[in-house]
Amino acid sequence: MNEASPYAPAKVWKWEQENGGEFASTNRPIAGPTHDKERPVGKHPLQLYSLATPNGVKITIMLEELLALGHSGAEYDAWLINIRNGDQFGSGFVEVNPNSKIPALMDHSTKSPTRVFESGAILLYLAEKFGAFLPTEHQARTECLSWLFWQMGSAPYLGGGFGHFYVYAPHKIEYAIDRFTMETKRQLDVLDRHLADHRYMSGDTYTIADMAIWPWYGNVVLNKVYEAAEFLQAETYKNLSRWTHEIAGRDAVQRGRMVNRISGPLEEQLHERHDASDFASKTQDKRQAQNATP
Ligand SMILES: N[C@@H](CCC(=O)N[C@@H](CS)C(=O)NCC(=O)O)C(=O)O
Repeated sequence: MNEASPYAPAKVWKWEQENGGEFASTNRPIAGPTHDKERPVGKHPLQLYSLATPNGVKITIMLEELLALGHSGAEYDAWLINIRNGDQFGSGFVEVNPNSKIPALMDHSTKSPTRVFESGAILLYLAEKFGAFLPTEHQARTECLSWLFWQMGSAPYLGGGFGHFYVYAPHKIEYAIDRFTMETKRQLDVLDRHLADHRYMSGDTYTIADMAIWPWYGNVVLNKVYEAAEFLQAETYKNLSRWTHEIAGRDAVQRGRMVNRISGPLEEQLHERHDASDFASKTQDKRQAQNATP
């Protein structure tokens, strides 16, 4: 213990439920379900249980891209899992993801339904299932997978590290913010240098590596995660910015980021998606207008 740090860890850590941080009511040091809740199943082969966080959006972008390419087998129902309400701890959800985190996917087109959890694993599963957005040539495929796994290993420093301490922690801790800002800026520079001479993450073609990285790092540039673009001087990463805007302009990306979204402009929120026509008729602005009509 010293003056700068009055806290000294106890011999044995105890769970204080009221630690004041955001998500304190749902965070737990134990796994497993907290309540019984059946998982809904719709009419399509693929059943997605998710929320439009960056990890969730990776998958809805992939599914919309597959559909745009003409893969009708990628039709899906997207069910809302509100992690602030603890839906990730319902028994039906935990059967699909024992780790209680969105996104989670059930594929009902296989002999017996196949569960897939972890967004990187889901992207790879879908890419292999449909033979799309994953290069087949050995070196290009290896490069794509390297960036996919880079994202899975790196984003927790951006989200769980930087985002947590910059936005969610109950008080601002300079040491923690400095540490994770440093790492986040280093990661932005990794991407910026790579994109200086590559159009997409694994070369000339758009792949699951771009779909994994864009929802996190592209959204930092667009100031849509943590509202930290200015703090991180995101506009100075010119190549990352060029790539971000190119991907943001894709129709499938614009649709994908609306699915299971429960915050932001009402016209961008499609709480659940069960049909392609839902984008035109079931966004929250339309739903509220329908409810308001006498
Ligand atoms: N490595 C996982 C991370 C998933 C994840 O952290 N999901 C968050 C939302 S972005 C979540 O469900 N959090 C709920 C909780 O921690 O209780 C993946 O990429 O799928």
